[in-house]
Amino acid sequence: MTNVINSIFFALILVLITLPFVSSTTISMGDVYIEPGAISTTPIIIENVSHVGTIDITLFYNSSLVRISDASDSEFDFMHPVINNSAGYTRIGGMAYGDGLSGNVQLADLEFEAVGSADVTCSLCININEIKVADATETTIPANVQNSSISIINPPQSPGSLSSTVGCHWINWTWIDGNNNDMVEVLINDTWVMNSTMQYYNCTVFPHTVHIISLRGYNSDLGKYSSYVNQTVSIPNFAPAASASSMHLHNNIGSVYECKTLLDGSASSDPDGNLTHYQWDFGDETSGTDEVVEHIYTSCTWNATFYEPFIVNLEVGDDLDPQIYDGVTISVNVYIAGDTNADGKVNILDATLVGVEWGETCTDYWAGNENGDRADLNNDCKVNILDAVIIGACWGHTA
Ligand SMILES: [Ca+2]
Ligand SMILES: [Ca+2]
Ligand SMILES: [Ca+2]
Ligand SMILES: [Ca+2]
Repeated sequence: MTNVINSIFFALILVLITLPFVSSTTISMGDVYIEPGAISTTPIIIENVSHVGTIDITLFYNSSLVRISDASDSEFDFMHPVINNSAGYTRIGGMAYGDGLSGNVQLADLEFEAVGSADVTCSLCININEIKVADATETTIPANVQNSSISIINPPQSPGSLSSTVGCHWINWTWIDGNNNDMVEVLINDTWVMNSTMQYYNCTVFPHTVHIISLRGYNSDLGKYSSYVNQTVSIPNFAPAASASSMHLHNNIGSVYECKTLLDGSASSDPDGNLTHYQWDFGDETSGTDEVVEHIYTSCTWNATFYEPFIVNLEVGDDLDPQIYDGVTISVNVYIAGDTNADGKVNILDATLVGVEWGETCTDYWAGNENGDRADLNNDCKVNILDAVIIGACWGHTA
């Protein structure tokens, strides 16, 4: 006997497992979002219904916040709304002929009007008065309701406090989100670049170009954008930087025994272009115009104690109109011909220094060998007989 009961029990379980799952019928509306004073339409649906012939429901709401202005677009053959906004409800009846309606059936599109102010939410409560199948039995269909709500919210505001900082090759924009923004849409030069929840946008740009950013806020509940705010940014011409050096630390007058003073402006630069202007003032009322110049000094200044260096100025200019200039000043040491140790006299001390450095040659203009530079009186990068000859020829000269 026990075995028979067990068999029946398991057979029942098997039947229940193999029966297709049947969803219950539900009457529902989606949540509604609406601006103050605006009108929004949302459907009321009977989900998973079979052969419905008659429906009668009442929708309750707070009519000081929202009102229903219309109900239309029913799938039923006959639909009639009784709108009672003063009492805060709308009753809707529907009839379908023949076999009735099955599946997800739209009872009506309800047109809501927001009459309350923003930032309030109103419950939408459905009460089923009657739902019956479309046959002579008029059997009641078991059904649930899924209540929803209607929220009154202000439209998204445009972003504010839009500002920018720029470099030669970049722009950083920042802003503050307006109210009721889920995100901000970013356009650069009328081309969409991103939807952002951050309050900045950085981009790289070519120098001297002009760019327009356009921003508008978006509210996904309302499916609505704010108006645009725009800002135009012109990348300015950035200033060059002048840099100058004397290749030799120790130069001599070169008018009789040739000594070229080499002046180098090649470390000058422009961050966003090229340099097209080099103007040298050698400090002796002469000038030059190349990136790297050779100059022969014909005089020097001895103040009874030491040589006063020439004050050399280099001005560089970039390649835009209007040009931007930058200048730098350096000191250049120049001594009389034959004076290696800069003591204002040509004598045995100078000959000795040439002797000590005899045969030396230079790399990088005597960098790291300052005495070699002193002994190289003609700046030809060698300490040899030509330097010794200058001392001999100038022996006894004073500055
Ligand atoms: Ca420039
Ligand atoms: Ca000397
Ligand atoms: Ca030298
Ligand atoms: Ca030499």
